[in-house]
Amino acid sequence: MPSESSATPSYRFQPYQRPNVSETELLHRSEAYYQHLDQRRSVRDFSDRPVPRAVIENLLRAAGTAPSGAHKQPWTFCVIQDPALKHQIRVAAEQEEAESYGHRMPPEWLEDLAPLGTDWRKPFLEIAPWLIVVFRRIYEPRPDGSQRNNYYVNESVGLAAGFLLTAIHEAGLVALTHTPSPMNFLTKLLDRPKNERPFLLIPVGYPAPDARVPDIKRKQLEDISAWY
Ligand code: IYR
Repeated sequence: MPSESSATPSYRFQPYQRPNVSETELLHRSEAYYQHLDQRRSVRDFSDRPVPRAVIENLLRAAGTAPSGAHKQPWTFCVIQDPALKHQIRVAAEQEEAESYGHRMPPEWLEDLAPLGTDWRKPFLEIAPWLIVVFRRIYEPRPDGSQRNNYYVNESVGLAAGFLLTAIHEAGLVALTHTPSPMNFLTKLLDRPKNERPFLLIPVGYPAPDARVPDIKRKQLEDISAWY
């Protein structure tokens, strides 16, 4: 017997279908989507050209369609446009990054990064019109102050961040998955509650007219798959 009062009520279930697609069409669409996503690149050279807020709102709606553990949707997207706050974020990020590049990162890590030409300087944090800081919500606070669990938070938030990046690409904009480390300065600067932890800092905008990206190749299917 299901208990009457204590259990969370079940969702109402409803039919769900996708359009019936022929095999030919499946091949065509999957190839086209791969080709489209293969054009996505992490970009560090941003234009300061403005992007309307309504666009960012749609990108976040798209990110919020990601699957999540027990449908808890354990993410908060903090969106920064204010130049003064962007400046504070840049200063704090560069301070941490200077320490990291200076002595915190082991030689092998620096060696792996060297071909990409990254360093402690993060001008894009002020140039890009928008910064999106993705926070993971490690629990939900109840009104009485106790904590309700979220599940698979890293997986869920990683998926939402992935959806966000593909939405940004689809819209025609570029982004960088930036991970200043440690990131707790973002909790402070954005005055986030105790249940949230910064996950990724993503500048979003148009690429600079002279933007350049490294000529890197992706692994081939044979190298990223095993078939049984
Ligand atoms: N967080 C630093 C270092 C860095 C680390 C990795 I792994 C990268 O792929 C790129 C950079 C930075 O943002 O510069």
